[in-house]
Amino acid sequence: MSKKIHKIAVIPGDGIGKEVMPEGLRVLRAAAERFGIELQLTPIAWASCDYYQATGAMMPDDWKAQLQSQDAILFGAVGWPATVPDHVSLWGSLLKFRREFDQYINLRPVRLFEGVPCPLAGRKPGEIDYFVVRENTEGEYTKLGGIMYEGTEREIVIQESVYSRFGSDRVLKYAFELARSRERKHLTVATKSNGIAISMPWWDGRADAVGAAYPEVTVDKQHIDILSARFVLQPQGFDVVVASNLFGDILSDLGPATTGTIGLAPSANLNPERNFPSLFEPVHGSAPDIYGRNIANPVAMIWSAALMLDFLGHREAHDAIVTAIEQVLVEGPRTGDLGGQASTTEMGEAIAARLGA
Ligand code: GGG
Repeated sequence: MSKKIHKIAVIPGDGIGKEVMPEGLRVLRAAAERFGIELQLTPIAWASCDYYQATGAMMPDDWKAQLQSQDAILFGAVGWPATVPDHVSLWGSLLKFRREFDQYINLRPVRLFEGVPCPLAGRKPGEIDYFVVRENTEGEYTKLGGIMYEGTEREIVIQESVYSRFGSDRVLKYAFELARSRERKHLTVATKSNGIAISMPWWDGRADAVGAAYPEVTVDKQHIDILSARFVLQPQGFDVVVASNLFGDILSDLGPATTGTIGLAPSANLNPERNFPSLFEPVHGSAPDIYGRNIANPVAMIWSAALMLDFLGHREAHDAIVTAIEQVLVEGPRTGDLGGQASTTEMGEAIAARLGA
């Protein structure tokens, strides 16, 4: 029987996305070679602010047709505010992918690794090890609203948030399933039902309704403010955290920051039904402040590539990449955010070498 060839669209995007992507590909190719995985990589230069500057749009009109036939998308970062406003670049690329390809789960692992100095005093690997499950297609991320009396003293701006039963139930169900599959079987529901008095009590109620089918999962609901404090003060209390789009975005930067650096944090934008390609990207953005120096940490990109292989059915290859990352974080070389002096390329090469490249 012939082997499946996985078709992967490769979109570096902007800023350090262009520097970490080659390292993601280096390690991906090494893992593919070692485990006999066939990949067809298609490099794509659009979904970037360079493309916007050249054409006036972030993507070509037929972007969906071009990507629809792919098995997955590996994405670097988007945003170059010096030339394109951030809301234009984000809505013109990444948010289109998430919505049009119904990638309604944004799965973001948070883990403290051996060898990485933890900014939280006394924390050891194993004490920070949880997932943030972020709702990825609705919530606070909308363009619903408008401005009245613009430019006058009476200026009014309204921006709506949207929470559908369909959209909330499916992300809650995914989070309960994930929690049930883990040893601790604990789910934290991020909420703010004292202050946001309509949608958040409703979200809590949906968690109760969906959770009725998961009696083995323990649940606690925490207001986002105290939950954020506990990410810092008691991170060992978390196992799976489910949150709305904005809350999940904030938590999944805060969580990795408590593990030493956001440069380690990967993410998977999943369409679990596989009707559309899923997208894998580092949590970090394009980091214009460090772009061009080859000093960005490539681990988030490399770990994202590993999550992609796992989603495509190659758990062994995923595990081998994570093991290689673990080894390099202990033994070096390390980039500056980890206290070392290595370049992006050196760290990528070291991880690939442990896979036999
Ligand atoms: N690689 C992630 C990236 O480029 N992020 C840019 C960003 O601002 N993302 C916002 C979001 O994930 O909602």
